[in-house]
Amino acid sequence: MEKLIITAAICGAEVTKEQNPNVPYTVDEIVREAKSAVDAGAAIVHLHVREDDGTPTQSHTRFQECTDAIRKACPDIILIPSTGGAVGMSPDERLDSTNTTPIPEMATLDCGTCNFGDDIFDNTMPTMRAFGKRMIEKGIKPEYECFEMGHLDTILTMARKGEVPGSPMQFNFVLGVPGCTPATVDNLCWLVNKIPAGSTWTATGIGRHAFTLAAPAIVMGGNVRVGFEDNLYLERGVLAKSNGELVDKVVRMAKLLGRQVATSDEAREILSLKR
Ligand code: KMH
Ligand code: ZN
Repeated sequence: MEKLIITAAICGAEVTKEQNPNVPYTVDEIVREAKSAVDAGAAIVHLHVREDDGTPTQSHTRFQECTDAIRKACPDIILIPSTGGAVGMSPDERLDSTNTTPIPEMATLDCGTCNFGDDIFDNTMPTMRAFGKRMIEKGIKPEYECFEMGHLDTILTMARKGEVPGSPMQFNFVLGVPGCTPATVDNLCWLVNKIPAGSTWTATGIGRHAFTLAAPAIVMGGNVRVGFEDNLYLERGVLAKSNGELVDKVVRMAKLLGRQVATSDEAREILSLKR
């Protein structure tokens, strides 16, 4: 089995300091959280950024500031900027996060419209085609974010038509968002069984499902994402002090289950990234 790639989703667009005071907003706070995750064993940081007051933004200048500062502290890290942004942002606004120098190695590509709590996360076919075209042109490897079972079929069809980058594909099954596919082992197996040979995949369990979905992913040979974007608690009733604490829990689980953890460069090989 390949080594386990751990991604830390350190910030997100929806969680706030009111929910957990350790959620990062400023550049310094974002670097602090990235470094805590990397020091604990994360190979990848999935990045959203904020204005200093916590407002989510996809501005490439803010992404540039944050990615430069993160790279100074963690030179080897793989950064996956979000193109999902926050609910309600326009497609052009969302895509601005990829206008940094250098062009990101990877970026998220969300695979369909879905409920998102009380909101709707809008990903129409034209939006996804535009994002796919940009990633093909710029050589950005997408991480295909599937929140619903049907999202997988949608993106596989688009890949077959050449509308988004194809093989080898990296999927992130984000399960347990209120209104979307529940975070069950059954659902995870259904999705994993349908991906093309040679693909890689990550499981992200939302909220209380963070670690109950991490466990089967570790055993099944997948990869794991944790972080404040997805879950604010280390265990029931105990807020995590840092993203590093959440990553460290996955590292300990992997050790118990006999799976080694990948460095960023090992993750690049597993994901077929060129540096
Ligand atoms: N903030 C969510 C609405 C992504 O990063 O691509 C969408 C999201 C997905 O976080
Ligand atoms: Zn995200």
